[in-house]
Amino acid sequence: MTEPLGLLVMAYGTPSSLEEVLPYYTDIRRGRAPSPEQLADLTGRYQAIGGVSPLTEITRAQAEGIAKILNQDGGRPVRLYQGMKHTHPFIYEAVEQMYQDGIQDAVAIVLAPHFSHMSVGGYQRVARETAAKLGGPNIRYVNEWHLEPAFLDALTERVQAALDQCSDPAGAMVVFSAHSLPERILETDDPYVKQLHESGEIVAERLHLTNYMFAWQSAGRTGEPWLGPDILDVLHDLKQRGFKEVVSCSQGFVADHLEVLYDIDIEAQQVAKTLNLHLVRTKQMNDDAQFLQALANTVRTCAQED
Ligand code: FEC
Repeated sequence: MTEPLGLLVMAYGTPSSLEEVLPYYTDIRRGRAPSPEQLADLTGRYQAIGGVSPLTEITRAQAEGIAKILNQDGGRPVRLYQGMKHTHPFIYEAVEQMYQDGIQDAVAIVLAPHFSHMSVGGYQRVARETAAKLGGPNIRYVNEWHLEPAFLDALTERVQAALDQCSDPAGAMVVFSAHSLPERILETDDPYVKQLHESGEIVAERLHLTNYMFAWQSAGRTGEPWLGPDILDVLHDLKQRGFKEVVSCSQGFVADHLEVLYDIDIEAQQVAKTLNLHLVRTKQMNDDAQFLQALANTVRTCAQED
């Protein structure tokens, strides 16, 4: 019987209750506990979206969906492992489990389309270091998948669907956004900004958009400068330029979670309302079949590379 290929699906992770927000936030801050004010602020954002984020269920559905496609495509069967950046099961725990299960070869994919050494690279470093320490498994990494054709198809459909909700689609501004990162990534050859532009440009070209732009969202609450413009500032600017309708496409995220449900659906919508702007958000990928097929394709390709 063919030995299964390990499939390591990595994602951000979210606290499963409000009590878990403190250890989660501390982990995000690399072991430094947040101040009481910072903790209260984050807890308040989770409360505003209903207490917990749906990210865990969505990640599970995405991971199981990819594994199901791969186990039905006639190729080498896969055994699924999920590894989270900031919650259990952590990435190192997933790699340890693969090792204990005797998995020899694996492919790892992060549920984020664009590569930054600070984001996707961080997930990979943990997996790589754990496997090196244990002496296995041999893991191949999908680095980025923002140009995967079926992903771009799904993204294009979503932008079109959001434009269809505008009273004057041709006059609306489409804002492509991703999670901001500290500006210091610009001092290295980090591909993050370039990749965000690449996927957005393709969608814009396919839809013959004349009004589109790039922005950043969800910047961290730290002292250093983060990539801008921030989407909230962009809304003010668009209002001043005479725009009445805006489509927000958070193309750097693939699930309904805090950064979308709070940062766009609550915070950005409040700003838009004050400015009397009609703001429509594109639907997230979640467990969309076409999207999961795109990810399964990248995993198969990666597994077959020399
Ligand atoms: O629904 C949820 O509960 C989790 C939503 C969530 C996702 C996510 C994705 C990304 N992040 C990225 C970078 C950073 C950097 C910092 C940072 C901080 C936070 C905090 C929360 C949070 N992130 Fe996140 N991120 C999510 C949630 N993120 C909560 C802490 C409070 C706050 O700042 O709002 C700053 C760390 C520091 O303080 O040093 C940097 C990037 C992504 C997209 C790629 C990926 O999914 O990995 C990049 C989902």
